Amino acid sequence: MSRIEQEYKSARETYADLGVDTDQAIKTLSSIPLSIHCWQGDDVIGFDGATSLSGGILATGSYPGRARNAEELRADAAFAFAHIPGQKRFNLHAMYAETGGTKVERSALQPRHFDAWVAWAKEQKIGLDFNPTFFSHPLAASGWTLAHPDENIRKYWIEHGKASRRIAQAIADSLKDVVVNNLWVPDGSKDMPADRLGPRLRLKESLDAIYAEKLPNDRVLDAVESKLFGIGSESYVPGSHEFYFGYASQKAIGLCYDMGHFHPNESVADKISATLLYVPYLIIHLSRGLHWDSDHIVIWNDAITDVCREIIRMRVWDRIHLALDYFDSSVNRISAWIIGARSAQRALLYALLEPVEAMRTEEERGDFGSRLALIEESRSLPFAAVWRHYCEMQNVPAGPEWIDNVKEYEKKVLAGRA
Ligand code: RNT
Ligand code: ZN
Repeated sequence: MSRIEQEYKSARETYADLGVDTDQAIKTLSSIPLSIHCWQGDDVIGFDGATSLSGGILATGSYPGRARNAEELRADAAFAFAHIPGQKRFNLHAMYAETGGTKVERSALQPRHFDAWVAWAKEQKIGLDFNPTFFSHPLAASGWTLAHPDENIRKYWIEHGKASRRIAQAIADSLKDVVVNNLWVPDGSKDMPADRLGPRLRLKESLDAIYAEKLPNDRVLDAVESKLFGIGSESYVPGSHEFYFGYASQKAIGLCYDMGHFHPNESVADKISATLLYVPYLIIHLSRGLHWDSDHIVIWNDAITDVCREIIRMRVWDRIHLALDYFDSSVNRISAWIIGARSAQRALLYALLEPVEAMRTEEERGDFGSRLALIEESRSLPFAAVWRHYCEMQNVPAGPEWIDNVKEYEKKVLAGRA
């Protein structure tokens, strides 16, 4: 028996003493997909001619080796996948369309512009998710899109929103799978607006126009993402949490919680059980804001653990779509993907291994000291043994050895990119 197997066997017994079935935990974990964001691979630049990012979001750093085209992005992502356990999906943005060198307006994008992505997804045996792109574009330069005061500009973006739903539908039908189609707009104002209602009315009207078309089946999972503020929209964002929570519950579509889009001390984890009473499903953008919505690489911190705890304790993983959302240009981008994805998986596994039944029993008894003791004692259970066994089962490196593989790839492949 290998050391990993030996250690797993003993860990399994330790957990069993507390009523936790590690085999079952692993089985559940391998059934929960994680959507990996394409945009970490190229600093959120995309393929439609942008040279920098707009919309109040920012990828900082100048580490060499970013993917410059679709082939490089796909190769890098596939390399990263080989180091990430669990079920993977790939999250695309409309600006990653492949138009064969011709300029295609975002309002005129077609499913065929994503054919190569679909073919690749089939080859990789992964699902895809989608996002319309309302930033890094001349018609978004003012910082306003769907809530823009100019009707023609709104119309352009409404057409983009509709085109994106059709693309998501085509991808879903081709893959015979669901596709999350998540909408976020950067709209907002730097300074205090005189009118807070007008932009919200316009945004609502634009969304109504986008979602008016009835799609042929339930494969497209529409969702809307709120935000507290952005760079250049510090004073007001029409698409606030209340705005989209109301909208999503009224329309029975999904709500997307980005962990960087709330006040720093606000707990996204606590919101899950409340909103799931009113919306059919949630998207969670796993991210890490430092002082602001800085989109740092996901690490296994308390905020992520708490979100995973809620999903696992309520057993609602079928109604939650987990997606990474961060962008760091100051490190090897493949490392960025692998670190965030492995950490998200660790947090899920940790949540699955907590002796929740025992905690609940203490809670029902009113013995909150014992409940807290169980939470704290759980931290030093042999988690790592289960994690390594899981990685081995999934044919990915069990520990930090993957770092050397990335270094190798950097030398062989990334270093050649000017
Ligand atoms: C921006 C939102 C949004 C983007 C991606 C690129 O603040 O978080 O989800 O990060 O669409
Ligand atoms: Zn997000």
